[in-house]
Amino acid sequence: MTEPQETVETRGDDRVDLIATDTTGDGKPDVWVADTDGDGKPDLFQFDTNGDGKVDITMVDLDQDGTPDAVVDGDGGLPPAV
Ligand SMILES: [Ca+2]
Ligand SMILES: [Ca+2]
Ligand SMILES: [Ca+2]
Repeated sequence: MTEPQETVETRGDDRVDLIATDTTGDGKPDVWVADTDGDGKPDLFQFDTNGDGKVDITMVDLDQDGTPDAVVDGDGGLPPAV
């Protein structure tokens, strides 16, 4: 049984990557921090945990208080535009 890609609700439909960082030194970004509602504050956090360059975990901070309000497997339907 294959489950469809989980999609997450975000504050807005825009995506502006504030940070795309390579923490493992292999030249591919593995942490992304993005703003989806244009206020300049991060509300979307994504992590590549297995080094294939694709998002494995997505966290959304809907009220931007620094604590994720939703966590899903995969890119949550919002893959980085890299
Ligand atoms: Ca924001
Ligand atoms: Ca991955
Ligand atoms: Ca929060």
